[in-house]
Amino acid sequence: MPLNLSTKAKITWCPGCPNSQILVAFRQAIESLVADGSLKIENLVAGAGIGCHGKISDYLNVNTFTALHGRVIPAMTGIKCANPHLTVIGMSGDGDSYSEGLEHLIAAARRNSDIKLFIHDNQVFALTTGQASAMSPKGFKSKTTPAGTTEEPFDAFAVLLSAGATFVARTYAGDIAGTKRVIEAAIRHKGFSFTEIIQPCITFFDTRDYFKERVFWRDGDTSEKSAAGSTSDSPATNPDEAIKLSRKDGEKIPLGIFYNVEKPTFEEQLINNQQPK
Ligand SMILES: Cc1ncc(C[n+]2csc(CCOP(=O)(O)OP(=O)(O)O)c2C)c(N)n1
Repeated sequence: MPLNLSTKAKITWCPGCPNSQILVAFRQAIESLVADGSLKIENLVAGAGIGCHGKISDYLNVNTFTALHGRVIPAMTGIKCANPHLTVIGMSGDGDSYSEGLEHLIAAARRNSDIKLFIHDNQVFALTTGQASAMSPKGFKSKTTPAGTTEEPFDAFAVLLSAGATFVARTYAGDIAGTKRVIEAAIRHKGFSFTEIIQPCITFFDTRDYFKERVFWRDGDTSEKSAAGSTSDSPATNPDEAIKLSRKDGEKIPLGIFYNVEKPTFEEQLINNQQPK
């Protein structure tokens, strides 16, 4: 039977929202993984947090789970622990996992939980109409910060790589082929994979032109690699180097897979620890 990843749910994102591009990239990545036998669709669980990003679970015809705001990571970790045969992915927002549930993000990186997390980063709390999040630029004015924010945006890469993350990547929703390629690699990774997807909010903070001019693939054009099925971005060989590769350099914003190494996962260590000695 051909794979049908669409659902009958009405898409309620704003017309033109880059979340739709992320949805297309996800469907294409899942199709590729199923087609080459690396994923059984019945073994896939896609979790989501609360926010515009979370609606993606209504539009993907796979097993889904909607968690409380900021709690997609513990929910997904629990699912993976209960059934380690599942492939467990989670969709989250910068409000959901950088502002509300940050402690879970750090714990997942430290533990190397075998879950794959995708942050739809639009630099605001979009569903609740554009309040400042941990990714808003310093001085950002919103309903909750009429005089502008006082904090610098959060650098998840430096924090998670320092905490022990084994796969970190950044991509841009407007590049569907590149996003699909990174999603596929992130799902293939054994252990915790962390992917930040830049997803401008066209209604409350329209940064499409800003990012279009500044993002670049660290390892050159991605469409050729997507066609060749390549997942190699020559990632860094140690976390310090990966932090440097991921860093936004003034006007330039690097995309790609910055780090990709294997370590024992949380779930396999839990199982080993339960074996009688
Ligand atoms: C515990 C809790 N706090 C606050 C809310 C209200 N709330 C719902 S969605 C949301 C913003 C989500 O922002 P983000 O995670 O960045 O997702 P986006 O809508 O931008 O995709 C907030 C604050 C909630 N539902 N639950």
